[in-house]
Amino acid sequence: MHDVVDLRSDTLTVPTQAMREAMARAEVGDDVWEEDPTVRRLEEMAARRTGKETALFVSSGTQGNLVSVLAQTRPGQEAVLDADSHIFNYEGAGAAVFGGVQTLPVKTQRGFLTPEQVREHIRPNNIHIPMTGLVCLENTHNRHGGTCCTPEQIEAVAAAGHAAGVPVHLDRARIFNAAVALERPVADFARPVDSLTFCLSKGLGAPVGSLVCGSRELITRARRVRKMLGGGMRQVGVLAAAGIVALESMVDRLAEDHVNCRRLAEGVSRLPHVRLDLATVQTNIVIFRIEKDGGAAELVTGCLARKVKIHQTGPATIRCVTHKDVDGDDIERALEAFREITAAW
Ligand code: TLP
Repeated sequence: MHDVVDLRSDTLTVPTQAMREAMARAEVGDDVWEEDPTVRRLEEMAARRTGKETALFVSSGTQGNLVSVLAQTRPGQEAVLDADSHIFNYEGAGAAVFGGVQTLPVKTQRGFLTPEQVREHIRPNNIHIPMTGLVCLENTHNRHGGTCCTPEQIEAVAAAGHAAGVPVHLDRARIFNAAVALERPVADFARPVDSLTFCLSKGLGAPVGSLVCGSRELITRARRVRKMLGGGMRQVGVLAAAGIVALESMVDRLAEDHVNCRRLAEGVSRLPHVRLDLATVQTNIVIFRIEKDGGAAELVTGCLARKVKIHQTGPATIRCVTHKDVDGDDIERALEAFREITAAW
């Protein structure tokens, strides 16, 4: 039980004692010179876990996605992605600003492009039309409530891109949530794609950092782009050390977050004026609509007064995310707050 129940995001998790100790002890060097042994260890671990040749430590998921887009496209090209994707909605149009890359958003079911949609949206060779430079996927899917797609789905979509000579990037901010939920090794999801980004600073609890994984050739280009973006960090082993602890000890426990999320979602689905499709609750995110004027804002404010923090993502939508700093008692407290606030509705 915590004083404040913070369900706004798993990005709010704080580092564990073991992470803090590893950070204090970390052996470091200048990572721009590729001489930080702790960063190198983390990058090797990430490559091994994802089955890719090598990996690059970056400051955030946003930087990882941007580096991946810029390393695989040229200005004037287009990236095909889901209309609800994080890259399209929450990354400040970085691909356009820094890469001169136009995005082509496609409406999908539960956030996942199908192979047919990829084939349909890859541009024909015509001097009027932008060239397709990249296909981007996201798993688990944030705006669709943490939904997972299977390695087989990724494989089919990637094959459609590759058949047209277009590389495929996977935004795997919550890669381990999908792997734990579907009981599949992370490498199965990573194998079909050319690049992927995953985050240490969400459910895994590290304070900072993401990894871009791919072939040696791609990561060499990505390293150059990262430096250009000001992301060449120096004795950054102090941060990588927490990431190593995250990968070693925080993955299996994600299953607890999924159990808590399901409990929360089931409770929410019984509240009045709530629309929630329980089939979308597959990992640690639940998104629901309040079908009462002003109800979503009322719920947020009422919760805050009860020391429960939830996130309003639209005029009528609420998102809650479970994570290591929220336990079973906290879930009960959040549900109790929801019930009190909605009792008069
Ligand atoms: N998502 C954050 C917010 O930006 C919305 C959150 O609280 O969920 N890809 C996906 C799928 C993400 O959910 C996020 C973060 C990122 C990339 C970006 O990661 P960071 O925050 O490290 O730049």
